Amino acid sequence: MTILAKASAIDALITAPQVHPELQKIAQKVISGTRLTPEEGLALYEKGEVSFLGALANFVREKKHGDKTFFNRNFHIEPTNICVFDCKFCSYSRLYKNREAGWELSKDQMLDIVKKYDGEPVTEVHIVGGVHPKMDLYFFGDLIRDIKAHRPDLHVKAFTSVELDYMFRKAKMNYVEGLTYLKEQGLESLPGGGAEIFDEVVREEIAGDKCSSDQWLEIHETAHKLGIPSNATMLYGHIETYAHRIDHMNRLRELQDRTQGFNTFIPLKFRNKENQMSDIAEVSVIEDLKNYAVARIFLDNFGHVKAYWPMIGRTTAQLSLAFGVDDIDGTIDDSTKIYSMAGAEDQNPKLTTEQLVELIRGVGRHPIERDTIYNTITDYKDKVFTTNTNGINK
Ligand code: V47
Ligand code: SF4
Repeated sequence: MTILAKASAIDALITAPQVHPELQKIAQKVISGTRLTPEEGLALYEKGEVSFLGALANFVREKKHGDKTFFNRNFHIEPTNICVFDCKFCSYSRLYKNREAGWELSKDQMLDIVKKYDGEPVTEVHIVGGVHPKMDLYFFGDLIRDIKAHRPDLHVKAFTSVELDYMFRKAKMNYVEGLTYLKEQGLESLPGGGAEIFDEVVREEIAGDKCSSDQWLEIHETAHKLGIPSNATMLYGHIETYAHRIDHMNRLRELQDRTQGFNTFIPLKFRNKENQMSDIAEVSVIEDLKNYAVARIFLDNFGHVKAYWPMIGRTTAQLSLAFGVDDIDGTIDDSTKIYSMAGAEDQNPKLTTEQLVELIRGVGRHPIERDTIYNTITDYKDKVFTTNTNGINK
């Protein structure tokens, strides 16, 4: 179907008599490519029913990418789960004073993880962990330098703003100095973690002792200006309101207008297993899909919306592809403890490339393996798999 045919099909859907007139007006703006105000974004959350939001988000998604659905081959290193902070939603960290209950990897142990992937077609290492007072800027600078020396083609995506703010302060460097130093060692992009919810009152309540929203945003803005792209996340489904989610996305949209440095937006569903917010019920799958859809519609200047499949599970990830999502990440091993410890759907998040491709094809989409900055590595539209002797799909 052409974009024009799709536009008239969606036009018919949204002008149906049961659709609220305010939403009809908003949908017309979306179809004509006009930016929504925060008030209109809020109306989508408050008045939009899931199938309406899905149709509109899918229109935006297909206008940007057609059926293309991206994934990458990456692996995670979590240097430590010992953390000086005490976020109420975190199931993973152990306070420094209880450090015998946690883990801390040496530089050589982390390099051994990298070496495990020698000869394998991974393109990215994602390094994120707790904030350990003894793992400083120079420890991580050396780690990145050694990873790049061992494997120059591996893209290093590392450290949330929370980790960066702490290590820069300890090294008495400002953000420009700290990021420049890490870039010189081989840092190539930043993951999106630590954003949580930018509203200061909610942030104080759930993550009061770590870097502020303004600091998170400033680190990403500085990184973008230094040529380091990044991702952005939003932790949703806890004590925040829809207005807080729109405020969060609006701050990201304004920053993206200034820098164009964000690659992708990743909504992260709050999971309630064994943390200080376990009394809060998790939101439903309908709420997840609505949230993906509103994000896709509202964040008009973000290229991509990613569903982190180990967190939401494989079937919801498939569903999300009809609600604005065009990327399902691509973690290929099971080292991501931050989610499994919080009660993620997938306790063994390991998919071969063939399984990821089939997951995408299974809902009629077109799988593309990408690198970190969304260059196409392999187009799997018509590709037939051959398997090598190690069982690794080429
Ligand atoms: O900032 C912690 C979240 C984030 C819980 O950039 C939780 O490609 C839900 O940001 N329930 C860190 N979420 C991980 C992260 C990430 C993940 C995947 C891809 C990328 C990327 C980034 O994990 C934290 C926090 O928001 N988190 N605990 C929990 N109980
Ligand atoms: Fe530490 Fe990150 Fe957990 Fe907060 S979310 S306690 S900063 S590991």
